[in-house]
Amino acid sequence: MGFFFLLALLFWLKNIFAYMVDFHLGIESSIQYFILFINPIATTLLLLSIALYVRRTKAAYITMLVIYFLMTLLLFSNVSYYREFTDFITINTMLGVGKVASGLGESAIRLFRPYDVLYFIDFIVLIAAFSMKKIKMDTRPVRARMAFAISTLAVMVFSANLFLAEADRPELLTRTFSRDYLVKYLGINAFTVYDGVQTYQASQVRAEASPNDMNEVESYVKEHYAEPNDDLFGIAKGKNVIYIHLESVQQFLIDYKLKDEDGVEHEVMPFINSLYHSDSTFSFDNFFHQVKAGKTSDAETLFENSLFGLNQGALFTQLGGKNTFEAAPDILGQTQGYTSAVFHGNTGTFWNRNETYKRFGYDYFFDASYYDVNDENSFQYGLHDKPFFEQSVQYLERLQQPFYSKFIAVSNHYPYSEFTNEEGGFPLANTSDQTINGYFATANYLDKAVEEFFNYLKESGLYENSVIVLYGDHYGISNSRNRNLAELLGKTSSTWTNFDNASLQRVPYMIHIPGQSNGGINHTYGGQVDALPTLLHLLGVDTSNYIQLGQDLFSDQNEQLVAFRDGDFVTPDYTYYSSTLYDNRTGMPINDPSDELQAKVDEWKAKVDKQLSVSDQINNGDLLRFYAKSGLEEVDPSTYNYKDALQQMMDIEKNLGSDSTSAFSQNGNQSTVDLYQTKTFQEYQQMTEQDSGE
Ligand code: GP9
Ligand code: MN
Repeated sequence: MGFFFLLALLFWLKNIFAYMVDFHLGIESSIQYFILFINPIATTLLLLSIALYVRRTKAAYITMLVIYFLMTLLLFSNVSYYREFTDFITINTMLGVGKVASGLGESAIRLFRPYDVLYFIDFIVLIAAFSMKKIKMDTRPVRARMAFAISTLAVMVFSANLFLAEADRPELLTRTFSRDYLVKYLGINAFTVYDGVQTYQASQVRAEASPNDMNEVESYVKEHYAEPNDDLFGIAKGKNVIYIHLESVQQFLIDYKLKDEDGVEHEVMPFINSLYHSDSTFSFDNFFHQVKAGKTSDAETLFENSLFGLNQGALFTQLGGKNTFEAAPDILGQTQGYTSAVFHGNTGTFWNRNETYKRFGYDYFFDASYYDVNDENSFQYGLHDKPFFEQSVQYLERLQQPFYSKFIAVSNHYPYSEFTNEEGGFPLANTSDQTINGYFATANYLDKAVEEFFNYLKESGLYENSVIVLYGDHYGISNSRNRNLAELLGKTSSTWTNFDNASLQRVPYMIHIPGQSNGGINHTYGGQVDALPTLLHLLGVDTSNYIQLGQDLFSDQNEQLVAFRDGDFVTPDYTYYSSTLYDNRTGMPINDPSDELQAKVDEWKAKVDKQLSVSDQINNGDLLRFYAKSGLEEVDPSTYNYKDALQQMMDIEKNLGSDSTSAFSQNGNQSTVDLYQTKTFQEYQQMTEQDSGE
């Protein structure tokens, strides 16, 4: 029993340590502190007490240690996950983790802190103590009555805990406000069990969904639909679409200049800034990402389906290989004769893309296997951006036009390791956070890569005939790091608030249409879910029969209510973030809103919850399998083959003969690959130095 209580005490200490140091649970009162301090007790006693029922001495000790180890592992995994995602690990995340594990190793190591030893040092001490006989096994068996008494005590403590929690936060379990709440009130173990039960129930949801469920969805979509803007509808009809995914780029990088140690300013993304300010670009400066744990893949879900990702885990990994979609490549393929392709220099299984893209209707997926990737030109998430774009054009030039294509850049990805080769040289920021310091240099590299790609598009003639859409997928600097970023943004870390965190969720969204001159910076508030109807209307596609949850950003009917995936939201005047309402003009919290304002807020909140729940209904119930009114034929994934794409494209070229519209064919059956120019950072540096010397 002594050993039992020792382990219980140690685990309680670790848990409290994690609460104080790593998690930010927003404790607001002394009662909440009290609940926080007691919430590990019940489950720790209960789980460890299992070992007390084991009769044989050695087996009992081992069982207890194993349980103790597993609890520590769960706690520690949550600690490191939280550092990146500011969230806790769900069962779905655990189940999906195999799919994303390849390449996560180095990131995980970057997430370690020296004090993490504290979570594991006791194992070394305990094992040493046992082997040096400092702790001896007590061979007297624990009486069954005693074991039962402990388990019962645990259940009673849990009831008391739950009672206090419900008193402080009514409906905690029925409404599950957020995972933070569950951990704050009930602890990690209880949260994990609760989540497991919910996950199981979710799998039942799909099985039980019926065509009738579609009616409610349909009426919401009809009501929420925003009509296209007449002046812009169809201005890009028939053009190629080239999406450029700007990994982890936040809006604050636009026009940002980083000061080096001599006070000299360095523009981080000069080329992308020039696009941002171009008359041919429809740019947005109040456009927000809406992703959650599925990050890049959630952004892809939003942009291509006008549906949200899931509230837990990633839609791509959980449902991407199962559900029916009405995604952009499919719509454009079936209704406008587009060919579609994704380009990405990472392994195709990451985020389960290889399966999901088929269900999105993508004709081709050029993953890492299509590129020359080696240790020098890549990192854990795949091929670096300059060789990525350069090597992509040998495939791009073979696509029949019009095409819908997506280029997923990746170098500007956490951990933003600075380049140590000829790409190195852009100044690092000088904060105490390594991750922030490298962010500007990798963003600058991305900018150059995009510029080189644009140059090629112009040289090859593809440019004139294309709409080029650039977007940031999600934050690059997580909320837990933002205080360290404050100074670089002209703010102070001590006065940093959740309003500032919310504001930083803006990401770039630019639609560049060569030949147009009525672009400009549009201040409409919108989110990634709005992108698909916006784009389709520019391409002259009627979206009124599709199940899309966003609203065209150019429409007069656009509501400018932007939902975050966790139910928070932003409007042009107010921000609701982490249960607090802020005035956008002052950035200050509004603690006593007028009745009128409160009524507005309640209405917005209800609309946001509705939009999110309709999205979840569609996804979890796989409801699009019941929807025929779009007129689209259901995608059959088995007809897609992502191998030997070059051969497939060449066969098509051959069959079409003089009707082939690929850039290769239009160039007189000559490759355009030689038109691609790429240089390293150092080579560019030398060029500018020579210029200024002359
Ligand atoms: C990996 C890349 C990164 O292929 O898209 O995804 P993220 O970690 O940003 O979700
Ligand atoms: Mn990403």
